[in-house]
Amino acid sequence: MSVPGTDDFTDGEYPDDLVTPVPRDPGKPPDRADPDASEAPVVRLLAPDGRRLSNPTYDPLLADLTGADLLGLLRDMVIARRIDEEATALQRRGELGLWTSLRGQEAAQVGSARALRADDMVFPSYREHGAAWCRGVDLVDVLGLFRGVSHGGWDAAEHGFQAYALVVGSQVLHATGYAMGVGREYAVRGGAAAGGGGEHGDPPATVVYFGDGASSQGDVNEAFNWAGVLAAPVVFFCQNNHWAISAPIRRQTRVPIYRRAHAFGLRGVRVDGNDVLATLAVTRQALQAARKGHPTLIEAVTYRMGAHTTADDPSRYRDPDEVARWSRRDSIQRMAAHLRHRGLFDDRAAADLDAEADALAAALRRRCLDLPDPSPITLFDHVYVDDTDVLAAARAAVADVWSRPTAPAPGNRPVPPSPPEGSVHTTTDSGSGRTVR
Ligand SMILES: Cc1ncc(C[n+]2csc(CCOP(=O)(O)OP(=O)(O)O)c2C)c(N)n1
Ligand SMILES: [Mg+2]
Repeated sequence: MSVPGTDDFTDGEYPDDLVTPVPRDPGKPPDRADPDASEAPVVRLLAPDGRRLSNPTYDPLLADLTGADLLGLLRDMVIARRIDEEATALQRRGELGLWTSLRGQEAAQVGSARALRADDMVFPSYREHGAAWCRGVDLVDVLGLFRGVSHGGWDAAEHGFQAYALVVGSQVLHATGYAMGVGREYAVRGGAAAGGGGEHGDPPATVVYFGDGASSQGDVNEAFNWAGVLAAPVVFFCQNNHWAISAPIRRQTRVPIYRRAHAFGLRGVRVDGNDVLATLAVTRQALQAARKGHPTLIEAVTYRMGAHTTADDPSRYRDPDEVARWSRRDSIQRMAAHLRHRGLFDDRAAADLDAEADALAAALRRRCLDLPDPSPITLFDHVYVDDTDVLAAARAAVADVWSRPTAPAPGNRPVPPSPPEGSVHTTTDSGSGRTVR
């Protein structure tokens, strides 16, 4: 279906040589809503062929990085991708109920997550496996969620990494509320007294990940406003991967997402999300600003190379040429090429890294298959800090069913109690929806 007046809108893609504002593509008609939309500068420090592009604003933010640090960024991305492939394969074999692939978004996640301090807090969406890896979350716990054997999975406080959020955009409000609390604590008790890190006892920052589709949610825009008005120490990290399931970015917004920041009094930055150095530098700067009470909206321009989830078939709605174009901007090849230019990486190191990632994936697969099915009674754990009467009654009812000799093995559906003898059994006809006897 065509939406009148939006078909000529620039879709937020960037040309390959973009470091400074570029002229509008003369082949495209002007965008009526926003004449500058196609001229938005994108922060980029690595060209797609791996050349380092200098940038006086952002270069100083990376001055401390050693060769080992740079190799570490590549390692994180390679491992994130390999684990993602393994999880996709596990889903195809029926071992996971679903998988949300991060393929294409490794640089956005690794660069931003590696900018964080240990005491910072992350609120992820459902695709942030690379960020989870960087925060030290055991990825078998992530697989457990998608296998349906766990509702949570990890200790959010230990890793500074909250539970995955499936309700699109909900985590952006949660993160902002959390950051408001942290900010207030520091205002009331003062930096070091409140346990702040860094030289000046700066507050921990909160980073929240969300997508281009989520940016249309009311919750997200309310969160922007709260953060702006209350100067919350938060960084909004939007991975604009160009698609919200089958809805393209041009159906989501008439202006580049980062520009919305200005309406809420936030800083707004657009970064090449397939450039791990740029996402690291931009996030480091945004974290510094957040700790001083200046929240930032970062739009990381990237691309979802795979399906939305394993339940999706993108060939039904997306042009294969677009996917091919984005594969030429691959973040891992780009960083590997950069490190080769600098003599920090070669074929042998590449083979070793692949072998390490394969071994990690194999261990993860074994551990995933060994995950025990939980007792159904654990469904009632951690609902509230203290039990309620209703919860206790529900737990007792389920415990009763499962304690019967005919109870199925854990993991199978409970058998409903049989109706009393002689009663009329009613059921619903699945075809007509009518009640039948
Ligand atoms: C409140 C809400 N509405 C709708 C959905 C269904 N849904 C799941 S993912 C998704 C698309 C989200 O796209 P985006 O925010 O761009 O994130 P991406 O999946 O691209 O990472 C939608 C509409 C949902 N989970 N929650
Ligand atoms: Mg998206």
